[in-house]
Amino acid sequence: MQSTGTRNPATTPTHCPYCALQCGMNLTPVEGGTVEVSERADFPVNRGALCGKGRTAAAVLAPGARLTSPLVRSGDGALVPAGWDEALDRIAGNLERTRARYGADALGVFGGGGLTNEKAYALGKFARVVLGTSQIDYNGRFCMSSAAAAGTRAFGLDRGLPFPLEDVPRTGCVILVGSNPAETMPPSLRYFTELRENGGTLIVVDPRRTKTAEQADLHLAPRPGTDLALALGMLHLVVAEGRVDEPYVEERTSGWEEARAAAMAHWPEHVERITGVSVPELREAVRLFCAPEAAMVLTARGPEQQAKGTDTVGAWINLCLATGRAGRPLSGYGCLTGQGNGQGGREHGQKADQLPGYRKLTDGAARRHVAEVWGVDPDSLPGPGRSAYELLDALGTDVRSLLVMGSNPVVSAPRAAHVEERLRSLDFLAVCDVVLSETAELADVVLPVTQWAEETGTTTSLEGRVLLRRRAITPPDGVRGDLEVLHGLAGRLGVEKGFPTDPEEVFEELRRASAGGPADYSGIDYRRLAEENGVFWPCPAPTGGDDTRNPTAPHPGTPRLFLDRFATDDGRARFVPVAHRPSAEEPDDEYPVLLTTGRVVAQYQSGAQTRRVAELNAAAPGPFVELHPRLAARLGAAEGDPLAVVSRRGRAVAPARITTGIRPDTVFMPFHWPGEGRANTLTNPALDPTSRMPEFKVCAVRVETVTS
Ligand SMILES: Nc1nc2c(c(=O)[nH]1)N[C@H]1C(S)=C(S)[C@@H](COP(=O)(O)OP(=O)(O)OC[C@H]3O[C@@H](n4cnc5c(=O)[nH]c(N)nc54)[C@H](O)[C@@H]3O)O[C@H]1N2
Ligand SMILES: Nc1nc2c(c(=O)[nH]1)N[C@H]1C(S)=C(S)[C@@H](COP(=O)(O)OP(=O)(O)OC[C@H]3O[C@@H](n4cnc5c(=O)[nH]c(N)nc54)[C@H](O)[C@@H]3O)O[C@H]1N2
Ligand code: SF4
Ligand SMILES: [Mo]
Repeated sequence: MQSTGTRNPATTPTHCPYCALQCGMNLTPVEGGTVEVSERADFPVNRGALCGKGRTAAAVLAPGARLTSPLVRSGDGALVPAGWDEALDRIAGNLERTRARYGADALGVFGGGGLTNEKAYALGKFARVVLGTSQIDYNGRFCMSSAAAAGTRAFGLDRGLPFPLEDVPRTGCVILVGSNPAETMPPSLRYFTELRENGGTLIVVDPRRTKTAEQADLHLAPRPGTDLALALGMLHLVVAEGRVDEPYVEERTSGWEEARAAAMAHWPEHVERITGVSVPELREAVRLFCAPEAAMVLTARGPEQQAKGTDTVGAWINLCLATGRAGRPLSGYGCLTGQGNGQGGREHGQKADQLPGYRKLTDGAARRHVAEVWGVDPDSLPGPGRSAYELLDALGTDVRSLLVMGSNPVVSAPRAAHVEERLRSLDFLAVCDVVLSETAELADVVLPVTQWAEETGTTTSLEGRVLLRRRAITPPDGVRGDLEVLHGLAGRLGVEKGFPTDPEEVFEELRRASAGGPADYSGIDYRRLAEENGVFWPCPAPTGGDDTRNPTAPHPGTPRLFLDRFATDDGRARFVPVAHRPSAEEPDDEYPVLLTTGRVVAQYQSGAQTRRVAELNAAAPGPFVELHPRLAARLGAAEGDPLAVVSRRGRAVAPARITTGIRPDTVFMPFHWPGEGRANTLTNPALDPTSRMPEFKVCAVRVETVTS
């Protein structure tokens, strides 16, 4: 129960609008229509701590920072203010025309993992029921789709973390693979600090010596794109050193022989040549990981955003399974999801192949269940559509009109110059956003929507914890919620019912749609979320519950998964045999350096929101190219010199930031900025064959000094 004892009655407890940690915060209304953000100590995950982004989130509520009127493209090409009716009529009219001319699949929808569960659910339903299109996907595809695919393959179910963060300090060893929580989830760092204070060890795998790596007992710095070989090399040593947990493998897994054979082909010396991580370092990592009773592997975007991300995560899962470190107390594999609702956003139907409750669009029973909740014929539901990059690549050809809600692909999509050109070639583009993002700037109609402090809704954090965000203030005149947008468009397109604007009503429908699915929310409601500090899914409704003695007792939720059995048909986790393969683009004479990309603490994603906050801009004013002094010397570049980074996709220019904390064969660029320093001008859209994740973390480039 949350304590309300000392709370200012005007203060509303809620959660941060940004990342998947979903830190608790209190909001108190202040002059000018915004709020003051203050510490909320009763939420256990962050215990009051906030990073700079969360602390300053209210700045984006100010009228000067955001959109407060719909905008429509006028005859002379400028975006001009318009009324809501005119804007919605224009969108509905254009979607209708495109559909009449080219068919429903010429309509595209691009969603976001920042949208609440209610919005994500309504958007998926809108695409399939109102537009009748299969062409919907979202930015979460760029985020944790490889981990999701690998988790489903091995465990039969994917939930970011299968245990709460509070388990981290109590395990014996954590390997963080391509994850930099010191910058990407600062309040979570204390879990890793406490782990070490308790005598546990932390291993960080990152080509850069990040602030997180500085905290580690062991830092392995592989060449970008070689984590798959690294994990296989460790598994090889586990076998060679007799560290396999045979009884566990026998009892709880299947497929070990094939996975073992695949790992045995990866000799440590061979792995050293591929990764640049020495055999003694590999042995030390195996020793630290295997010594304690319990251990965890946590991955984030480093190993996942690769064209072999699914197999790479699979290799780390195999390591956990061979050593008996999954589905046991304080042990397991987890993925640190990214966006505020990165987890829930992928469970309720905005992914090209999914229906609410994490059901598959190709599963007949799932289609029937959801179609019944929606009151439509199951045969009317379209099949799976294109993945995010494939959808963006098809704009202007197969897909002629697009609705974007909650993403800024001009900055964040791979091969961004091409994506930008595709967006420009559309017959019609509508964007719903809180600010005039770089993508909104290209739109024919822009709809200004309400923000986190102005609306109620639920999100699902990286722990699989469903949380209630509460409305703390009234939105300014001129803006409307995303649910109102979908309601307004549905009505204009002839669907009067089924798109309520009250989030609780949407959640009630989502409960029914998810009932019986892998991500079952049917036992969760707003009242419960208001009283408890979140509820972990699966949480079935009492009648379908586990407790046969008391069938009406509410299900407690499931903080820890897989302790008794995995979610596969036979209850066993599946080893998947995987082998290392090169990145889609390896360095050559023309492009001799590897580029990897990622984040800095003070900017969020495409920067659409955080670049509008003065304090954050002062801390992180622009892009840079991080490089090793040896590479800098070879180029004759000094700190701050403009460098051109050139790939087969294009050229970006940003100042040099020289540090010994990066491999000499690799440069790093953050991706938060548009324009000349846009990292995604360079990135490779090569896709993972299973997850359809682009290779954001590895491409070949050449680096040059810029003579002006
Ligand atoms: N400040 C801030 N915080 C954020 C976000 C943000 O934009 N800004 N975004 C949120 C979201 S949506 C996400 S997904 C998370 C992402 O959180 P993280 O995954 O922690 O962030 P990244 O910086 O993308 O990547 C992590 C690390 O991977 C390393 N890396 C690069 N290539 C490789 C490789 O080939 N192998 C390995 N092992 N490591 C590699 C990079 O050097 C980097 O330090 O952060 C969330 N939090
Ligand atoms: N090179 C490189 N590129 C990457 C990555 C990388 O590591 N390297 N990481 C990838 C990852 S993990 C991610 S998650 C993506 C993220 O990339 P984007 O999808 O571009 O993420 P955001 O910048 O968060 O975009 C969200 C947009 O929606 C708006 N918005 C926020 N809340 C709402 C809302 O409630 N409703 C509506 N309608 N709009 C809202 C914001 O103002 C913003 O314009 O980037 C990917 N791109
Ligand atoms: S760590 Fe994430 S959720 Fe917490 S305050 Fe920062 S951005 Fe918000
Ligand atoms: Mo992400």
